[in-house]
Amino acid sequence: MNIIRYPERNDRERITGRSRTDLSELNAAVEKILDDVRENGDRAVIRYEEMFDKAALQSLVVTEKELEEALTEVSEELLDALHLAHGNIERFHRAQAMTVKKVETQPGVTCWQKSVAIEKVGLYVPGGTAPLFSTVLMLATPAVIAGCREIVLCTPPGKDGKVNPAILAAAHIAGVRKIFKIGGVQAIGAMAYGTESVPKVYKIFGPGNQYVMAAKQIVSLHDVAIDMPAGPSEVCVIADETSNPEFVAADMLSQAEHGADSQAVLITTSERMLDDVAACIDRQTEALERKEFIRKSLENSMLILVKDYDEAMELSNIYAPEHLIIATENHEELAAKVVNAGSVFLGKYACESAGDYASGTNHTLPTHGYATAYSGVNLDSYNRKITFQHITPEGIANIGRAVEIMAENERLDAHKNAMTVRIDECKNIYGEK
Ligand code: HSO
Ligand code: ZN
Repeated sequence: MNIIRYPERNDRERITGRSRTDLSELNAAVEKILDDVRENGDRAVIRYEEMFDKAALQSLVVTEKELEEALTEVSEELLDALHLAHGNIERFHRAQAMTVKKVETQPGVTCWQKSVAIEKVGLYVPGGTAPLFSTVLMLATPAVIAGCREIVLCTPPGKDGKVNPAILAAAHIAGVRKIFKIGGVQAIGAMAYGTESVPKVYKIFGPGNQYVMAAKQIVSLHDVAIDMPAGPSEVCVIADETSNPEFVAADMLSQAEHGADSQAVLITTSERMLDDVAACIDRQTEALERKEFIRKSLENSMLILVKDYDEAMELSNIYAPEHLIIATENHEELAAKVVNAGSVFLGKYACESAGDYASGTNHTLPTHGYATAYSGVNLDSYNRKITFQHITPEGIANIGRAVEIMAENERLDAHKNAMTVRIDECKNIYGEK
């Protein structure tokens, strides 16, 4: 792990910068698969399932029977945990609903916004080394609350052609009924273009490997919206001498186990904390199953010693982490200084795992510094804000002339005329203004 003591001011961007990889070759391979799916639909998807997931499928659809079977294969205790998590995610996301507020910007001119659900959304849930069924709850729960009419979920099958039962149980609890056994680039293509069995959607959500991410970027150029660009997962922990090094190390390792390219960063004002956390990380790693990933991701990770809290917050804001844990006693004060982060965890008990699974916040968050400009998935991710306006003759009297003058100055006389004909009619009602 890299240890950096008192970084220079002008070195901050370099330290916190993410690596860039040349994706041109990968993009070309991804585009080929996407083109094939667009042209050949289910036939191509089934072929790629055989090639990449080693699954020989007759049908891509998860049947009602398979769904019921899966529910019996999941332990009671996991079902209970899923229900608890779903309840909290539902409560938190339901509270994000906007109420319609009509604004009379001038007498007779009324404007308002209404949230209208995206009609068709596609959710992608990867399989891979550890199928993250919690992502099903995070993506599907707000989609259901928003009222999306069609919610499609794609997730890769195993070699036996079956989908992980916990993924199906989570989908069932969240209320998703259209589930397809499709993974990778072919899943993104199927949802972007539609096939004989998979409906075309308007927006695709969810994480994935580099290929899935590239596919999302490519289809978003012409065909469909996506939730956000994404890169490897990351956490930044801010700690001082009041923090618990065991907790801090555990949090960093929980991030590191996601994959070899994950990043965990500690920013601390305490030299002792730096040493203690390093020792705890070494010791705790030994007991963890995913040591191999962890060792690799710790190579990209950092322990940074800074002179004070202000510097800690400045550095964190430059880094713009996906997850930010402020594990200091004065966390409230520091929280007020956060301007760039995906999701913030305050105090020594708020671990990232709580938000990953069950506290209620969403775990689909902007990585790779995109927290400077993107929000994590939330209820609004599944809505459009459509604006409405209504104008009375009094409103025409109030804004009509301004519109005419602006149109005239933009040299758009058809625009001006659309107002002029109304002003002329309204003159009889309101006189000139
Ligand atoms: N930390 C991951 C989400 C996750 N963790 C799912 C465990 N399961 C990305 O925010
Ligand atoms: Zn996680």
